[in-house]
Amino acid sequence: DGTTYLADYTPYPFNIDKVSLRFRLAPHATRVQAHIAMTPLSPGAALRLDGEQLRLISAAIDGVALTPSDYLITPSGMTIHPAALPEAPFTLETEVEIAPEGNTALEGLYMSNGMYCTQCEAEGFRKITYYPDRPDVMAPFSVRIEGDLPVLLSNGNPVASGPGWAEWDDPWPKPAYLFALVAGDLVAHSGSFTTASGREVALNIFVRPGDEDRCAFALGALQRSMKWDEEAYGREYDLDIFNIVAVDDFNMGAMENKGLNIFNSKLVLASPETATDTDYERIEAVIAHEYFHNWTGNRITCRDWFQLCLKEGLTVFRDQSFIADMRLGPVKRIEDVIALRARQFREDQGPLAHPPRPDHYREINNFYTATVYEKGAEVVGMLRTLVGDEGYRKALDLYFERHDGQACTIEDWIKVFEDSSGRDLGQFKRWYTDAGTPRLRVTDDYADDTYTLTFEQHTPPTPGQPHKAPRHMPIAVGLLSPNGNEVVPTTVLEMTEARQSFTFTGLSTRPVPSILRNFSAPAVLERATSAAEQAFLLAHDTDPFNRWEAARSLARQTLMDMTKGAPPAAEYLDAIGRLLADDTADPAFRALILRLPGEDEIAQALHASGTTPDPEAIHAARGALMTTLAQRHEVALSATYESMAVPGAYTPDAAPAGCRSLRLAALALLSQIDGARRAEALFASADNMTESLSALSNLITAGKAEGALAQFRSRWKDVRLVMDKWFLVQASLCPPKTAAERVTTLAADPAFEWKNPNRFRSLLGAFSANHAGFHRADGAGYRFYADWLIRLDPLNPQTAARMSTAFETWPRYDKTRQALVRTELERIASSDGLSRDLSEMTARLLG
Ligand code: B3K
Ligand code: ZN
Repeated sequence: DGTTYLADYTPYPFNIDKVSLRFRLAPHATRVQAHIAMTPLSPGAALRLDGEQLRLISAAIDGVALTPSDYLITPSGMTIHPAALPEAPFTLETEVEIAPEGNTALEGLYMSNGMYCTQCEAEGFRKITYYPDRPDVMAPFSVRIEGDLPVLLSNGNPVASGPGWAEWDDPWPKPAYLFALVAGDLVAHSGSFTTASGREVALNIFVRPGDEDRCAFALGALQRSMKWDEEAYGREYDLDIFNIVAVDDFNMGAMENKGLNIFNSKLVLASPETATDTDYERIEAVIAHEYFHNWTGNRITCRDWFQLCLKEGLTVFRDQSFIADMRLGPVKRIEDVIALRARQFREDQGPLAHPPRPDHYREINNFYTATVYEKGAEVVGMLRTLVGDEGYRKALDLYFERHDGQACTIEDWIKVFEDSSGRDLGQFKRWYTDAGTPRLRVTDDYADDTYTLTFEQHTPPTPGQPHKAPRHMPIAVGLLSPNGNEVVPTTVLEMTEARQSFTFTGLSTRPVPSILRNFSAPAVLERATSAAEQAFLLAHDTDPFNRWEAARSLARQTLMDMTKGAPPAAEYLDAIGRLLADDTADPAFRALILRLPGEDEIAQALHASGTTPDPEAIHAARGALMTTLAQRHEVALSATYESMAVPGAYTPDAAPAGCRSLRLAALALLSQIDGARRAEALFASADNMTESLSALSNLITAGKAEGALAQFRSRWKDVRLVMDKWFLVQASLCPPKTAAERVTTLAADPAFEWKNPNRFRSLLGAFSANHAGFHRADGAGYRFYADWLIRLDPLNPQTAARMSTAFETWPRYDKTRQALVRTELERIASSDGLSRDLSEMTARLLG
């Protein structure tokens, strides 16, 4: 049925010694000539090459043309029969024709507003030429580009160029998925970097004319990343030039092609007027992420796509550590855990749950998931916790030394930790092979100056994995005395059994435990605690993560109870009052505590506790709690709002961004009770997008945004990335009852360019985040969403499939909603000509 299995891996029977490509660019008929030098490794093997949507013009071996009886062509590739192949090294030459202009899937070679650009990961190179398109086949590439455009780019170092042509040479052997080509009318924002060993590297950020004044931040982020990778990992850059190109039409965030990273323009372009603090932070993280791939991904790549988290989990872990170093570490950790729970725990809870290393797939593009990326990063973080910081550095040094230039597996990775630390990580490996979020039940006991913590772990069933063995889990714990002093500092307990107890002796009073500090393992902690104990931890814990966690669970529990008619918990309201008064705490940290859990998080928590979530009740409870907080703490909030105003010109640095974040968290609460007058004033006066967009958001929530929306639109109608925000805030924040009608109107707006993935996500993705609107009881939200997936799929299957994950939470809800979602999923599944991408997703979603 087209399923690929990990167990079926076999090495490629040829070595590719060298690849030379020549592109003659034309929108409807680009010619690609490939000259591939190869050595047979296993006599008698047929030569199987991947290739899709290619028109073969000619093929020859060692200069002799092949005849049609020498090979077989199918829609997925070309096989040259063994009889037509020499036994000694030979060269294969092919020429194909492709049509980048008609390529709406944005995979392979495609066009975006007159510019040529490529996206090859995972399996896009096969849409460019016949080739063994698999990551374990690595070769040096040289490329000649001919085309009537001023900028012609490919991987590696520039060799020579003239009007209408350019030649590039990449000396580092690479898999085809890292190939890239860009051609267009572009301008560069340039800089340089001198590596630790003195190599001078030219840096360029290529953008459309007019965008060059929004590149400075990205360039700085690149320079900071290059420096950090030298210091933290001892990794230097290895070419003379590093190019980044921004494109408007892109399926994901960015791509780490060797020496030529290609980015979604939203992750490059930034100015105070057009980008928010969150955009700036995200740009810095993604620039770092793609740069870090040069070592973790490119120099050492994956043997096959099942090993994707080998490069992605590690590289996310690296970019998270980088941002933690550049900004406030604990705040960054909290943000990462919020995102992990919102995306990965949600995935683990539903029909799409899969292990960080899956063992089968139909379409690999469907596995670029929160589990592979974010959970993959958590697993690396646990390894570091287990072997310690020095042990981690030793392991990584060994990884680079042993595997540079190779295509590796998770087994190789674990072996490096075992060999460098002397530890047995056999049980730890389950984190890679088992799906699901472990539940960790905790009980405690105190007698004779001895305190005992008992943990029980259990991982619920996930598709294809009904039973799970216990995992090796690092549980960081500290103990506080009832007067708030820490009596046992952070200690890492290693749990390996299903049920296990740990004792602490010499304690004269019963301590209060702080468990899973810094979120030392991606598990759900189940422990019966009182609101008073949470408030105590919020006030006294020395671990900033767990201080925040205490506030979060108080808020979550309060909201869950409110959906069932209870009043807000006094402990929570009081704790927020104390927090507002505590100006020793960092503003960014206080902002995180002030911001309530989102509606989806509340729904997730209700479901996990055995209650069917009611989206309207959740929406109402969250609004009611915001109003109560605002009424109760109006004076303090108002003072916070005023005192956190940042004087002077905008900078995206962590400190002013933290003040803005606290200020705007206060504004969101105050807007519930002040008739949105502060938001109105801020919208009129703001000189930066962070405040402007936040003011607009509050006006939308308050139902007073029509004038502001019109004004915003007329000011920004020509700036795509800002118009995306105009769609996004409306779709995500408009009143749920009429959200389906609102997004229907927005979809009919001439500015809704639905073929552009950013714009599509700004409307549809944002709508799916309007929890009560999307899950409206009559199914209008589901219907609207499914209509658009069906419409997008024939053009851009990858984005359509990715966005179908909005439906992954359906088993949480009541029978009526479940039936409505199933109807839509079945309608999608039975659409004519459904892509492999979306058909795999609907099959998994339906279970
Ligand atoms: N490696 C790319 C993702 C490619 C996704 C293909 N569907 C970006 C990244 O993780 O850095
Ligand atoms: Zn990546």
